Amino acid sequence: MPLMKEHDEEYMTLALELAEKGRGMVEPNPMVGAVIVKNNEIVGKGYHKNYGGAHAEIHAINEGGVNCKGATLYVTMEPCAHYGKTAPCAAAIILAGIAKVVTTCVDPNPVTSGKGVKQLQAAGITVRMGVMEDQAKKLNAPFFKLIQKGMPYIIVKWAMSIDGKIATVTGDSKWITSEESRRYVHTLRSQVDGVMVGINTVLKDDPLLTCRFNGGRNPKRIIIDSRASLPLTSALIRTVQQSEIIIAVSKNAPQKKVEILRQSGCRVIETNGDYDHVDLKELFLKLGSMRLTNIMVEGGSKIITSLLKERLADKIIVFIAPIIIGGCGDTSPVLGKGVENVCDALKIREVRHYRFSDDIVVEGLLN
Ligand code: AOF
Ligand code: ZN
Repeated sequence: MPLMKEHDEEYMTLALELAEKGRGMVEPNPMVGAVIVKNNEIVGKGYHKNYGGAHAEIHAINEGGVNCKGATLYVTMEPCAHYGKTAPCAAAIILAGIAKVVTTCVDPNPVTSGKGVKQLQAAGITVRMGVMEDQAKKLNAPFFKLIQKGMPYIIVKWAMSIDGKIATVTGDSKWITSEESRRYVHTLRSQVDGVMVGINTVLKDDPLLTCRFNGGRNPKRIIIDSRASLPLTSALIRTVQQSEIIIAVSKNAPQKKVEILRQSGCRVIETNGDYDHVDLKELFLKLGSMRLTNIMVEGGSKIITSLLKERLADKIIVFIAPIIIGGCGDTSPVLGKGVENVCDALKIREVRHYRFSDDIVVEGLLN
């Protein structure tokens, strides 16, 4: 019995759920999931588990074995046709005797883009494209951005009181949100390639910026420090062996300090900003060429404000705790002049909210 089109969405949904399991492990590769179906029964499943490891289709084909003959493969991105860290999936699909491939969109990676579909069709395999394309592109938005714009996907995160403060007037911020919220932040850290903060936050909080709750992967730690003034006694420098520290400085930063930071084991990236300024766009292009797929920016307000103003942020995650801090000082997450009319405010798209304990999280897309 031929498979009906609504089943295509059902199996693709499952393939997308499988793909999601690779989050935080596969980058800078995309998250990809695959399901093989024969006579309306799933005979194989797989997902890309870790960078450099087998692709989703190969896991599914191995599970499907001889049942792959004449079956339909659902895969969340065009199967690859190139020799990279692994052999091409399109060839393995042809060899396994798959009769039909249902997928979402072509792989944007120029080394293989469009070639997988062509090879499958040339081998007589029926290919259906465009199934749940939007969902697939959203899932891998950071991968698409890195390939198409050469820059990592930027997530801005802050935690504030219900009256919109990220600290008290004395600078204290430990802790505004609940333990459950903070645990989730560590989960997020384990899923991104880099965590970024400004030097003022480092001087104030002396953070580690590692992932501590869930035994997850440590992100690279990126510090915006135009004058190369990160203290050698900071918790960051003391833990330089735990995960790479990248310091972004202005080209006018004192060379002696830059050299000392390099000798301490940090990677220093110089940008063309003046003495007090790091050129964030240039920095992101450089981080993109180092294949960082996504970066979570955790403050403070100076860097958050620049990112929003320069339209460099892609996603925002805001934790709102039911406490009132009060006072007036530079304790808001976003500073600057602000807009004059509400109708000119920056608008967040595709808003979602959820809770941790009594905190509410609001997240959405910016660009
Ligand atoms: C697929 N299935 O599960 C994934 C694909 O270095 P490699 O061999 O791992 O190739 C990485 C590229 O392959 C990656 O940039 C993307 O274009 C594609 N990813 N393709 O058929 C998969 N993860
Ligand atoms: Zn592949």
